[in-house]
Amino acid sequence: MTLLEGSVGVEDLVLLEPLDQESLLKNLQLRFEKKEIYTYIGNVLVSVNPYQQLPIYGPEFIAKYQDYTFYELKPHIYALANVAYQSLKYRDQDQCILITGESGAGKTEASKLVMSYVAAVCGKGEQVNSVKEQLLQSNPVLEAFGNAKTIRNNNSSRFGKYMDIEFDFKGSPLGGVITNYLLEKSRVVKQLKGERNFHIFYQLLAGADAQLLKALKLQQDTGGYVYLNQEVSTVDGMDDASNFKAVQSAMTVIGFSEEEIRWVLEVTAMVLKLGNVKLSDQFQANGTSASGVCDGRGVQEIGEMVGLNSEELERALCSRTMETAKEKVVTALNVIQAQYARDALAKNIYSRLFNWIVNRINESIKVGTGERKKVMGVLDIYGFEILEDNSFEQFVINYCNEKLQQVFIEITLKEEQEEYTREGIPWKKVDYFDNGIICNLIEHNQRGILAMLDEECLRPGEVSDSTFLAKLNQLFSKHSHYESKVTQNAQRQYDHTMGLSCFRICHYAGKVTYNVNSFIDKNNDLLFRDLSQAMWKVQHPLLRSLFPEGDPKQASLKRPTTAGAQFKSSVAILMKNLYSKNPNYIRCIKPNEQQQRGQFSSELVATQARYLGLLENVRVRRAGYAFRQGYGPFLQRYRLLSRSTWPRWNGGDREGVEKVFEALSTSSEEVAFGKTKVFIRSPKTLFYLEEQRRLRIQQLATLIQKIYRGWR
Ligand code: AD9
Ligand code: MG
Repeated sequence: MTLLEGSVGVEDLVLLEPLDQESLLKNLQLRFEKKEIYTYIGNVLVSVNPYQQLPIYGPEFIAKYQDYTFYELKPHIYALANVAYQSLKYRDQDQCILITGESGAGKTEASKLVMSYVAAVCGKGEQVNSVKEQLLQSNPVLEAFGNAKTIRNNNSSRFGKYMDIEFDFKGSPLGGVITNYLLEKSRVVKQLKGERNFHIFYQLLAGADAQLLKALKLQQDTGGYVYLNQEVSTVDGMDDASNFKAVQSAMTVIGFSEEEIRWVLEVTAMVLKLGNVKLSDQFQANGTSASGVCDGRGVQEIGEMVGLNSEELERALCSRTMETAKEKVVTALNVIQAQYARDALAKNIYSRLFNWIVNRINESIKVGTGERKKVMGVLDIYGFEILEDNSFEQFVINYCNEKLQQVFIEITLKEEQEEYTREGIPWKKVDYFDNGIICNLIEHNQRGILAMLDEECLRPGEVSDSTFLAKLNQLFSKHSHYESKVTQNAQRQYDHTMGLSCFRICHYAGKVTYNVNSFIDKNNDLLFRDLSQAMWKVQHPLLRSLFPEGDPKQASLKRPTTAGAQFKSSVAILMKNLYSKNPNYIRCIKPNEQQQRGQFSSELVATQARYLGLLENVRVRRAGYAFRQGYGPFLQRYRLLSRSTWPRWNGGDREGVEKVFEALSTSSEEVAFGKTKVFIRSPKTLFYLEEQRRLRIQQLATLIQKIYRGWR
């Protein structure tokens, strides 16, 4: 029995006594200090990032956790992965693993541990191994193009990821599908203090051999590239050159052809070169000034690499064509506008390249239709973000977290309570905050903030971020989860910390102030038609395919979907997908801001514990029962523990189960009999049952052996 209190605290917070925020934190800290980073809340796994390699992973541990049931060994991510996989395999239940937590809490590492566990225990054979390799090798590729050093995490995922791993009826992997969410593309052109651009740029420059650099017309020094020389260029302990080799080989394993890899690197190089295109105001013959390229060599090089006339590229960067039904008007852009166009193009090329890579991986790992599949989904998505300056990106990320919290509430809390009611089991109701009201404030089809933003983006006339904010203030001034300087003024609660261009949402996890600057722009996400048409004209097959809307035949007047609407619909699809599966939760916690081993900041952990709802989660688990099962399967498993039900039992399932507990003299506090299921309060009792069953089987086996020998 490993669940009970000892020098390392309790292994399941359900067993905590007394139960409050303080004891919960103390317990996590005590365990963290003893390098016990995993703790359960029933079947939820809490994981505290150790910021050091612990000797608790690898084949030996995988083998151990494979052979035991959930509570028999120390809490571990392998135990959770094992339960999910076994339920998928033997109970035919699709599973999803939801990994949440803030930046640097260990979500991506957790998702990789789950994947490597499943890969190690599921099926064998050449074909199966090659599928496994492809699935695992998708990680380094996506990390190279989608991760970056931030001040909070040296390897921060700058996109959300959901991966469905698909299995056949025997539980062997067939393939999968990856969905990516909202890459933080602004990073391509600008990085915050102490941060880097996406890893691949540095990897390419450090890892490419002289021949490749020459072919791509790149120089090795990152200092020569505007998009790379704004802040830091190296990360402690990260070897960009050898990671580049790993990415190349991972792409080959996945099935990218040599030509495709080359294309990807060419487009990556082009983004770097675009950043170096210098633009300035130049006097025109007619006496006006307009932007132009200062040094033609850069555009020339780009043109040669992707097969585009450099004058055409310059024209696309420096002018804008307005088309009406009757005529075409070309206006020259000023230098600020041209720089904006250049950066917009670089961001668009990169984010579309990232989408292309995800699609290309999916092509390799996709499973043919028609086969009946079992599915395990793994969600590694950005946690709740409260930065100093919060913009559109934080707004949608936090919206996504509200939705995930809703899944958690619906399933873990509400479902749990409803099940007791359904089963007719008396119990005390636990109050919890239902965040539906905040989700509604953001996503309501007609009156939500996202709908208002779309309306403002589509409205003719003078539209700006401030007209959008004015609209919000007017609509939501009385909403209990919305605040702004204007609405606060009305309530005479002047708040000096909030600027005039801000609004605040009281999220379930805390208040966040958003600055509306560039909300309209980011939501519109429009690329000037001149640029997409120029990209569509290039000879480069990959680059060209990224801009289908540049095809004049395709160009319609229909507006592309806004970024907000796209995100909302992909979140809706994700939610539907998650609701259709059995959820397994991993709640990741970051112990300190310094990314240091051995340091546990109670304050920091307390905030995370609060917005992950850990205490509420424990309360519900405790008020309720840790384990439940239908009478039939339960009796089947444990009937050998009572002389009344073994070897023969002719009565009903429920009566049979009652007989089993009678035989074990289990306290009546510990067990409740519902309409269709038996409920067991604490894991200890379940554990005891398992142990008794094991002993009984041993006894029976010895008996059979004796009889057998007797016969001989
Ligand atoms: V972000 O939202 O993508 O910025 P994550 O994904 O939550 O973030 P990540 O998994 O990248 O965090 O973990 C951050 C770092 O913590 C890793 O690079 C490791 O150095 C470290 N880490 C996380 N989990 C473990 C672990 N189980 N063992 C050892 C770990 N180190
Ligand atoms: Mg991550």
